[in-house]
Amino acid sequence: MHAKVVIGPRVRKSPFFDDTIAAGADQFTIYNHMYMPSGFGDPLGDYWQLINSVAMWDVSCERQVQLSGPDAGQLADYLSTRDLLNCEIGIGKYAPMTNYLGYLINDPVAQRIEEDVYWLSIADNDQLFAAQAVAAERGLRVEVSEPDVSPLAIQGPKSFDVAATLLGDWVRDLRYFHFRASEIEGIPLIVARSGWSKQGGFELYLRDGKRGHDLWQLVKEAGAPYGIKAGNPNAIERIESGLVNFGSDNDDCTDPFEMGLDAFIDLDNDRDFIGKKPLLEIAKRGPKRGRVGLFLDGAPLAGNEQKYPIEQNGKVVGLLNAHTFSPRLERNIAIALLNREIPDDGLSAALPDGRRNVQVTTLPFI
Ligand code: THG
Repeated sequence: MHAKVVIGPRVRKSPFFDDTIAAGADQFTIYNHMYMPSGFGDPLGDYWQLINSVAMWDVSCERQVQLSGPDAGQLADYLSTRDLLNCEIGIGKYAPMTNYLGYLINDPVAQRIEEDVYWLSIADNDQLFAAQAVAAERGLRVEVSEPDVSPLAIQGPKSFDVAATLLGDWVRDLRYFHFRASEIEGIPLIVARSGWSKQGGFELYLRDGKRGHDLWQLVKEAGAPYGIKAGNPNAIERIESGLVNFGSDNDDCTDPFEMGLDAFIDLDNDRDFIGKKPLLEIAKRGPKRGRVGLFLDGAPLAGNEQKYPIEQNGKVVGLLNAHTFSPRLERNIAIALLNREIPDDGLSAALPDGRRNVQVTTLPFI
């Protein structure tokens, strides 16, 4: 094929875009209509950097859907499988969203920023117009917008030292998923103890895109003594840690029970939300598939997040959604959606490097 992909005007650059290029980004993906760096030339080096040290990631593409007004909480709650009515200011919540069929359509982090302001930090699926339509159709007093907010993640064991240098020692005591408004040299931020890795870290939600370069440089300088490097959300670590990658771990008709998100589905009260009816049915009959881990036989695989059918006796019984060689486990691992109640016997998947036998395990791997 000799065709080129031409990027049009609707793909947006992050406020850190030029800095990521300067730092050596050589690969981008498109997420929420935005460029996101997805490689800096050394995938394995980036992995060990995250495990042993600290990395800074441009995750501006985690866009905020802002709900603002007296009914903001009511709208947030109606959009989510999770009870968001009693959301405390300062404590984020992982808050999956389903459509009217009960299928997962997003898995944002919800944060109540002020009394009447909620942010949904969304994964790659348009949510803004849906939320606007739902708000209008229900006559809710809420304005739905995408604010000028761009998260920068600092992840890895040394992220605590870097964040303390930037913000003060109070950040060391910030609890998991808690957040606080703050600033660094007049740059307005929300600082959250969160991020898409299990190595510990923070997300600095930049609240003024014009200060992107300034923030990037300050984090880089504060991180220099700790060996900070620019990187990006890491596919290997997230598979080991079993973090959900929306759009990878699911297909178009995956319910949140299949995804193992039961803890974030509140069905036992009178609150209503989009998808509640089908989810009540599914809760009764049980999900058809389950999100599981797999071990794959054989030599180290070059991983990817494409989908491959899992077969048993010539029948398709599941979908292998993401696989990688795990450097810490020293074996091939994968995340899959597998039909319930099939014996873990004679399962295999045809991957680009050849067919591999697979054994089922639970998530996370580490
Ligand atoms: N941070 C922010 N926005 C985001 C993401 C993020 N938007 C897109 C995407 N990631 C949303 N999806 C997730 C998926 C998993 C988690 C966060 C966002 C996550 N899960 C933990 C886990 O599964 O162990 C914790 C869940 C919990 O116990 O509450 O962190 O990363 N800003």
